[in-house]
Amino acid sequence: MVGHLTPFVDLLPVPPRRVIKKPTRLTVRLETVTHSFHRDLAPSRVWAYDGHLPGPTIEVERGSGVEVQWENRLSGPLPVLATQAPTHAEDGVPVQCLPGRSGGALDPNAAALSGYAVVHLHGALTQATSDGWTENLIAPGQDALDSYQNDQRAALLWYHDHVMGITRFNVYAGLAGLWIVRDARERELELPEGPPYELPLLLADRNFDTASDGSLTGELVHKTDPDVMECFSPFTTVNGVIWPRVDVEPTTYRFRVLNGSNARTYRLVLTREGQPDQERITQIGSDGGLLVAPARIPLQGLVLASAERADILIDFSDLALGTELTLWNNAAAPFNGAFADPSTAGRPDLEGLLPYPEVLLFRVIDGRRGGRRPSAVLATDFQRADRGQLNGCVVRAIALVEQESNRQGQPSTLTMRELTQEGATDEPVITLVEAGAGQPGQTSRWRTAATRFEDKTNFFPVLGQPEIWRLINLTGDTHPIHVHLDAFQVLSRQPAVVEIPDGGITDTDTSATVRIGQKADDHIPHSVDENELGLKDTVRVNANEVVDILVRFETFAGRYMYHCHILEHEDHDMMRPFVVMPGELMPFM
Ligand SMILES: [Cu+2]
Repeated sequence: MVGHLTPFVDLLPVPPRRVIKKPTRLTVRLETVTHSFHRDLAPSRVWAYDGHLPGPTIEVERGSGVEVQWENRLSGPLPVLATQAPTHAEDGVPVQCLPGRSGGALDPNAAALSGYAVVHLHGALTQATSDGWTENLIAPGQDALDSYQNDQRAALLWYHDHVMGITRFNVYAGLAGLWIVRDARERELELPEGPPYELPLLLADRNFDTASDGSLTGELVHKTDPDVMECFSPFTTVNGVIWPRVDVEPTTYRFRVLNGSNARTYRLVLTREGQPDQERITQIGSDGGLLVAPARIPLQGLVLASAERADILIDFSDLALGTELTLWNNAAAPFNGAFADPSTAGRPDLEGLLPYPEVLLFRVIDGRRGGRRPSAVLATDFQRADRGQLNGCVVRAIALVEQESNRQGQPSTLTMRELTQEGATDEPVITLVEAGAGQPGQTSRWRTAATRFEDKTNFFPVLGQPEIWRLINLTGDTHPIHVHLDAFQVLSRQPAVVEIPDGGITDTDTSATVRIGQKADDHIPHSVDENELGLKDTVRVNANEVVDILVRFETFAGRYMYHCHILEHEDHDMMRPFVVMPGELMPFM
């Protein structure tokens, strides 16, 4: 294969840390720099926070407010070649996932981007004016001052760019970094804090241009297909380096894993001597911090879609010096939630747009020996919601919809369609049929009230009131749906049989029948995994699936967003606003 790089030769880098114990003001500069993604690859031009890719990790005590002066000193052009090439070459080989631009045409509009930016701190409870509203841009040469309260449970957050329409390019160019909130509960549990025994793993797939001899030039390439909008790149970077190696002592490590890819979902499988060796992994936290109890990762591996995080412990204490364990990606792209046998980990899958499944190598070296089991009780500050006690709360429904373009050579448009419940109606509706136990199904009808980001705002959740948001996937792929502001609980994941009549999806209307229940040929496991029982801010909504989440905005009022975290979907047009309202203002609306 062209452009091959040797795996596991570079050591895992750890981004620089800024440890903050009391209220502080920081300056972070957005800069154009060069970065080395691999020992054998020419340096790449990137956009990065404080010149580091990923940016510096901000580690802050709960409740210590941090003001960040974001100084935009980026210089154009965009350090990414944005190209369109067909998914398959004439000989049927899927080229979308291969190194190089595959002869694709460069996007002149992307090449003209000069460096407008806006920073969002993902997973943070942030006042609306500092949440990185997608249209509040700072140009190169301008600054923004944002306040982050950090008054939330300990968790791995991340800051990244969020510019309307071009988030996919700005994040791909390097604008992402980690942010860790620490608290007393984690200290009571004596969890590793900081290197060497706590390490962040920021995963992101990247592609590079090739020279005429097939060698990689180091120039970043974002490649999509004229019909398919997602970018699936061949090389997995961890903390900015392709396929690194980490030397571990025979003890327990804590890894803070984030999938920071634009579109690719990872299903991480750990192997030793070619066999899955996953029992040594225990998951203790997810997007919103600690789980109530330690969880085994799912049998098929640790699945993380874009923006999802996992706080995991890996126990290396029983291993002899020199032992090597490999972490592979075993997820086909695009991802739809289907189960994969972990014994296939390590095999390339070109049809699944996975030419290189390598992620990371662990090698056991001499050092501290002895493992630690996590405490049986982790979080003590929250309880799983009791569905029976949610009767009568506001239910909102959102359909995830793919609308094929009526212009040849244009990708489909993906939208999140906000729905309102109707009685009997002649209008186009989504008919939802819910199976009652031994009873005729309960039927409800849902009219489309908004499809695009600019459409009228419909969601005005009241501060402090619980709501159920029902995410109905009418597409064939998984969408990781992210809600800004407070984390939520995943209440349920139900299989559904979706029927869309010809012409059922238009710019403004949606007609479909969605029957709760599993089709015989649907092999996707539609259940909430044990490691999804904590607080989440991003949830996978798989194909043929209806996911209910319990949201409650407790602290800040104001205008926020929710969206698909596949960045190519978010950019067009799976994103919508909502406005959190104090109850006392509702009579005046
Ligand atoms: Cu999506």
